[in-house]
Amino acid sequence: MTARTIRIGVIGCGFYAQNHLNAWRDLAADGAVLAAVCDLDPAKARSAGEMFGVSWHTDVQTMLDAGPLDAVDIVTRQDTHRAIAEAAIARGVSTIVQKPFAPTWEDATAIVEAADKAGVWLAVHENFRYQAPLRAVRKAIDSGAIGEPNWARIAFRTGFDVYRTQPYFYDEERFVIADVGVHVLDVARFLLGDVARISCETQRRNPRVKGEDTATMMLRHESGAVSLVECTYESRRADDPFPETMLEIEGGRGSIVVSRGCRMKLTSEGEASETDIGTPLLPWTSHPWHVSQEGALGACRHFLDCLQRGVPAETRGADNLKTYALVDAAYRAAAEHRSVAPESWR
Ligand code: 89Y
Repeated sequence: MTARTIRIGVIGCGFYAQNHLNAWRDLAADGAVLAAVCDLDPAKARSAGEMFGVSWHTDVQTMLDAGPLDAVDIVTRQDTHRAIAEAAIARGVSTIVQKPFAPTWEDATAIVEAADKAGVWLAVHENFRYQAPLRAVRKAIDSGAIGEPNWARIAFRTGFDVYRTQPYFYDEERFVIADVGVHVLDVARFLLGDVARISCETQRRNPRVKGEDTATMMLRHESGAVSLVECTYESRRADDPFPETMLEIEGGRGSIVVSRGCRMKLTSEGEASETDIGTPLLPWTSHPWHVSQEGALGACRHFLDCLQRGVPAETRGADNLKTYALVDAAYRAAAEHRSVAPESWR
């Protein structure tokens, strides 16, 4: 049986949106139809429209009017997410929102409530957990090879010049936790389950940025497992792993260690094996971004499959609120020098 066709409009044609556009095009054989693009900047909208051979718009309502669209994929800055998502939801169009979901908890919950009320499918493009290496780690845990995970260290440490392509980072009041910590915290939930409490120390090691550029967090998971979750843009090392996530996970029967270059060392009952859990370059991906780009494709593939089957996504709005609450709790924990149960302080 041929899979149902899903017509998608991508809103936002900036730096990272290029990965979404390429991903949807790659998924054409699976039923994705990139139908339209939109950006406030006519040059960006036009360039994406021409490159992908679809109609382009500079206004969201005009794009929605032109329809018909089954889904929109919102890849704009987070302060615009709520208005755009609400416009799509009001028309019954399935909605994907790039991370961070929204600037505030109120905005994020308002989007989830609007979708619930309207019965509209909603997902957050929280893509790290869809990266091939992290799926391979999940699979290894599910195989039972290490037993129940009870300790982990999950680290995103880099000195890569992220400011060149994302210059707005200099002015973010809530910086590294909101930008990339959100991914690593979501990976902690993905691999070890939901979190009972979190503590956090932040640092501003680069005087040119406004917000924190380093966070060291400690999580107690509901399962009893403990994890250290780290993120920084100030790690100066040869062999910088950007944008890979380094991992160590221990369980009763063994351990998993993921090191630079997508190498996974699995120890089970004293026997060790090493595997390459990376994927080959695609025509539109390049190093060092490949792992992240391939993760965006993995996310879009999952969303397409869920839309076709009419089932919620793993990173559906309501689920992503738990990751969002963890980010808020980390900031709260750092400010108050104590551990915080996500959402308990609201
Ligand atoms: O903004 C960040 C993200 O979400 O993934 C990588 C990134 O672009 C820079 O660290």
